[in-house]
Amino acid sequence: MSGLFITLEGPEGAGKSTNRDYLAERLRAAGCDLLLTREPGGTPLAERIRELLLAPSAEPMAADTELLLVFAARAQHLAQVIRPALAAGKVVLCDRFTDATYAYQGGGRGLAAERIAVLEQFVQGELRPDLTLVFDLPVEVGLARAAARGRLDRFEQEAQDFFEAVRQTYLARARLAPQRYRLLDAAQPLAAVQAQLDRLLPELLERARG
Ligand code: Z5A
Repeated sequence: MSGLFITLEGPEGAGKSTNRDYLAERLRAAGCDLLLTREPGGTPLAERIRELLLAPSAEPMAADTELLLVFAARAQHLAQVIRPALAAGKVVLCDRFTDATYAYQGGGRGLAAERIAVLEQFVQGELRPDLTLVFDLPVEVGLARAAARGRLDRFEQEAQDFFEAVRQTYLARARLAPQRYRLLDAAQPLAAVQAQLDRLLPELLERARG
């Protein structure tokens, strides 16, 4: 058994967490043996790295430090959670993965995609998501949703052009590999976004059943 690795991506406030729970419920109801997880994080140690990454700090974090921390958390998550679950034949539904590194550290921070690719290969070997759902929406809509939630984390304090670069990186990656990416219009009301997920469900179930 080889499992199925699905990742959820998108800029701030796109509704990934909300829709992740909805999708998980639908997949479980259809009989999938599902593991729900997130990045950065997913294990106690990786969650501690997440705290370092998200907490606003007086000392500016160098972009390379941020990149290495993201991949350190990922190495732990892969070893402890993702690889064992896939080996056991589970469907792994992960809120963000390496596409977020290309979008935030690549697009947002301006680090070269080639350097990210080196770390991707080092940490993941050949492992890539089987399917990536990109929740796309205009930056200002997502930021307004995130702001309405209250205190902003270290990433959410960035300027609008940072998030525009994040969004455009996701869109460019989705265009380059349409067989792996499914684009959702996340600016629509929640019920309409969930209807888009419902339309994807047969494909997900077919792939989960191999
Ligand atoms: N990061 C990175 O830099 N590099 C990496 O490699 C990885 C991550 C893996 C994780 O923070 C941060 O780590 C992330 C990138 C960076 N940047 N930040 N910040 P996080 O997990 O806390 O943040 P997030 O992934 O961006 O999630 P989010 O901001 O919580 O957004 P979301 O999960 O997409 O949205 P949500 O919480 O489901 O919804 C946001 C609000 O909008 C909420 O009040 C909902 O009720 C509402 N909502 C959701 N959908 C709708 C619709 N359709 N209409 C109206 N309102 C809606």
